[in-house]
Amino acid sequence: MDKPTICVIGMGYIGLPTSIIFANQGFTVRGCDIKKEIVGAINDGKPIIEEPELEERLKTAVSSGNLHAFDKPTPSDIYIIAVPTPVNHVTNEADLRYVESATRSILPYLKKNNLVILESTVPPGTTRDLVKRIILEAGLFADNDIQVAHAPEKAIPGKLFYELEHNDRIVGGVDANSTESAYQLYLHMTKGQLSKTDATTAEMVKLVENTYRDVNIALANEFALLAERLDLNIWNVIEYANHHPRVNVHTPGPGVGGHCIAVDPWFLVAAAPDIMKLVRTAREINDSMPKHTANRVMNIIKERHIVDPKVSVLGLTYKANVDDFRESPSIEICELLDKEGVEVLAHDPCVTHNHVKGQCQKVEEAMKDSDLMLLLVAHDQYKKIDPRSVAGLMRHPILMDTKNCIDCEAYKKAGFETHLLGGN
Ligand code: SAJ
Repeated sequence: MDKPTICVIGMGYIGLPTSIIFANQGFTVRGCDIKKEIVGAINDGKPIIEEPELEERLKTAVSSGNLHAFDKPTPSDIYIIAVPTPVNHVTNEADLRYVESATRSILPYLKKNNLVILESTVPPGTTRDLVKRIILEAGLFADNDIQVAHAPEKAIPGKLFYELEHNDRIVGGVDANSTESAYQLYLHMTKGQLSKTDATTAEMVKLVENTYRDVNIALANEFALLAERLDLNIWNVIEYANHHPRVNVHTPGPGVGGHCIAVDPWFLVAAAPDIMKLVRTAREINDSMPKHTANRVMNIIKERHIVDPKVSVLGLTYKANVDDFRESPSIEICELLDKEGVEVLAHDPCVTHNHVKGQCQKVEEAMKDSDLMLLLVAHDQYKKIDPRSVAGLMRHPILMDTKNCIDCEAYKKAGFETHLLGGN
C-alpha cells in the first residue's frame, strides 16, 4: 500500500524537522507556512533556523522530491499542525489563535477518513474541544468521519533530530481509531517507546513534563537567593546535594526562557488557579530572576560609584549554543539596565543580526571600556575567553557570572573582581 501523504502546517522549530524526517522516510510531505520567505528558503534547501544536521537533511528531503513547501495547505491524507501556542502575558492564558486558524485552513481540503494531528503544546481538552469541534462545526462530517489526535513533540532545540528520532513519545486520539492511526504514523519517526492514550491525557503529559522542570528550576533559583543572603555558594551546595541517589536539584540562573518551560505551566494555572498555587509561585520566582540579576549589577555599580556605567552583556539567547531568543531573560535584563541609565554593550555568538540596542558582533567590541562583564548564557565560546586579554580592554575588570560556567579563579588572577549569582 502507498504511504499516506502528509501536510504539515507550520514550518518552525518542530514542523520543519518533522517534515524532513517523514520525507526522508519516503513519505510525500507538503510543508505549509504563511511566511513566503520561509516557503522559498525551504524549497531552495536553505535552513531557516540554526540546528545541527538541518542543512544536510533538508537538502536530501528537497532534492529527493519528497518535501515541497507551499504557502497554504494542499490536499493530503494526514495533516499535522505544528504552530506556536504563546501565552497571553496579560491574562496568562494560552493564545490559541494559530491552532484555530491552522485548523480552519485545512477545512476546504479535508476528506472522509483523513487524520488530523495536533503537535503544538496546548491546554488540556484543546484537541477535542477546539480542533475536533471546528471540524465538526463545518457541517461536512459525521463524528467518526475524521480522525483527530494529539502527538506532543518532546525535542529540545540543539538536539532536535536526535530527540525526535529517539525520545519516547505519546500519542492520544479523540477515539480509539484516531489513536491507532497516529500510533502507526509515529512508528515511522521514533525509535523510542511509543505509548497510546487519549488526547487529553497526552496534552496533560506534555504540560506536566515542562511544569516539573519549571518548578524544579524555581526551587534552585530560590535556593540561590537564600545562599546569597546567607553568604554561601549554592553551586557547591547543589553539587554535594546531588550526590544523593534520589536528589536532582536543577541549575539556577538569570531566568527561564524559551517558548516552552516559561509558557506551558501557565496553561495549567489557567485551568485551575485555585489548585495550581505551587506552579504559579514557581513561575513567579523564575520570572523574577532577570530583575534580581539587574539589581545585583546595579548594586555593584552603585557601591563602586561608577559614573556613566557601561555593561557588557554576554549571551542573548534563551540558553547555550542555540540561536533562539524567544522569552529570553537576557532581553529583559538589557532593557532593565538600559532603563537604569546603563550603556549596554551586548554580544551573542549565535545571533548574527542586531536584535537589541547596543549589540556588537565581536566580544572585544562589547568589552571595550566596559565596567562590568555580565555573563548570562553559557555559550561554549564564552568558556574559552582568556580573561587576561579582555581585562585590558575594560575600564573596570568586574565579572558577574550568572551560570557558574567559567573559571572565576583565572579571572581573579587576571585582576578581575568577581561576583556569582547564587553566591557572592
Ligand atoms: N534552565 C535553568 N535551569 C535548569 C535548566 C534550564 O535555568 O536547570 C533554563 C534554561 O537556561 C532555559 C530554560 O530554562 O532558559 C529552558 O531550557 P531547557 O533546556 O530546560 O528546555 P527547552 O525549553 O529548550 O525545552 C523543553 C524540554 N522539556 C523538558 O526538558 C521537560 C523539551 O524536551 C521540550 O520539547 C520543549 O521544552 C518543548 O517544546 O516543550
